[in-house]
Amino acid sequence: MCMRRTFHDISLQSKFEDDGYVIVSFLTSEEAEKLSSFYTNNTSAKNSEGLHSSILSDDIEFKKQTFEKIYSAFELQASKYVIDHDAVLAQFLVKEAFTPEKFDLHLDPALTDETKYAAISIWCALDDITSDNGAMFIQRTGHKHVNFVRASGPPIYFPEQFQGNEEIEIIELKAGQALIANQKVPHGSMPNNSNKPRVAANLRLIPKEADNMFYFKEANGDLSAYKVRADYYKEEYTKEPGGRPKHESLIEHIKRKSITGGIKKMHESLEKR
Ligand SMILES: O=C(O)CCC(=O)C(=O)O
Ligand SMILES: [Fe+2]
Repeated sequence: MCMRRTFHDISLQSKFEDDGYVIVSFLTSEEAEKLSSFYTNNTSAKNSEGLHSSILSDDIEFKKQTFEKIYSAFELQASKYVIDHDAVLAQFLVKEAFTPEKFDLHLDPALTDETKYAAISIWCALDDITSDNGAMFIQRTGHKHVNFVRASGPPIYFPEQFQGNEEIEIIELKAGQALIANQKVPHGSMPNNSNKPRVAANLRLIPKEADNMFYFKEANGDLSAYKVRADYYKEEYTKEPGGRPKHESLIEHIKRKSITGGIKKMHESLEKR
């Protein structure tokens, strides 16, 4: 099936389809510095450990401001690269100084109906990010084997969705450069061996005409698919991350079996390569 196009530029589009991601110049160093200072000056965002997301901070006001700051910093550049997308979720992703753990290869939650649309993540370095201070890594082309729905977190991911760390590429970025990745691409991040927190600004987007979806994981592993409002993550999710959506329309039940079947197929087709 022919998927709805993501990028204006034809060579970015074809690289995105083949590899699952592209790397682009995104923010100026001043813009990156401004976002970084906003994060650093917000005292309530401190005192966390390891890898953490601002969306799980307990300061609701800070989280809402984070959406506004990242939306406005990214808006113009995002629209230069991608065709008619809406931002649904914004966060700072921080790996604190001296974090020796990798963040293992995993898949992120689905944000829309991926049989019709590609959702994307723009992950922008606010400082130079290398393999030694928390660079992302990616399993290039891995998105082609992912044909199942992933539950919305937290947790950030569900460990059964991916194992192994084979054939990864480390994505080093200069301050202001961004990785734009298909939400289906397997990825993780390197340890931060430096003495400074590694701060990235992240925005998730879906095509304008696509539904904003939230996949709530039931106790038995089935998913309840809710069509949620455009500001769902900024408003409801921010107040109660991962809670069952209260005022949204439930449109589908997805059986656990169909998801575990999809995960099994993914592992089989990766082995056959
Ligand atoms: O920021 C990181 O270290 C991990 C990021 C990640 O997994 C994501 O952006 O989905
Ligand atoms: Fe992730």
